Amino acid sequence: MDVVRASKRLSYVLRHRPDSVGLELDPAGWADVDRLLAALHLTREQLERVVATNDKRRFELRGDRIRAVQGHSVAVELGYAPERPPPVLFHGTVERFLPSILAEGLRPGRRHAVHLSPDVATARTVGARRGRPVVLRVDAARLADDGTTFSRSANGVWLVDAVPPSYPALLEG
Ligand code: HQG
Repeated sequence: MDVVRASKRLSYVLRHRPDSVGLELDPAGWADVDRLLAALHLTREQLERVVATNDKRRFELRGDRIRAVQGHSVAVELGYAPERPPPVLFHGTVERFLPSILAEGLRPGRRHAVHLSPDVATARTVGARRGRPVVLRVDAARLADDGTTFSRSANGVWLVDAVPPSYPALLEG
């Protein structure tokens, strides 16, 4: 089994298209493990290997249920408690999105939330998925003080509904 391929397939099914293999997610994003194994032609041992070796700990496997910890485009209520963020968070993107981001702020696009990274290196990796990465620094303390609710996924990604245009600032260097 190719674990990276299996992980990508799992992400696709558990975040975006459970219906593509006849699965249903409960309101918190959980799928039935036995049905998932049958649908993806995996054994429990293989699934456990994919979950355990995943570089970004993208999945939560609890007994007979599994879910993606973030990144959904289907409607889910993940249930992470609101949490005070660190003073500064980062967002990795690419240059071509900057004019729009600086004009309208960070928007979740087709996902549920805007994703913010706890450090520059992680943000750079996120941006690099699309080209030469550009990193924005977000004044998370001010954003929280101004009323935005932050939560943190099980794998350490900070989630907010949106970031208004006055908060992201281009990180120089
Ligand atoms: C950009 C991966 C124009 C935003 C990563 C990003 C992450 C705007 C893209 C996770 C905009 C959305 C999420 C605006 C935001 N105008 N562009 N107003 N606001 N954008 O993939 O943060 O490997 O939905 O900068 O590691 O790139 O899948 O979000 O470029 O943690 O687990 O619109 O996905 O994790 O793209 O990545 P995405 P993201 P996984």
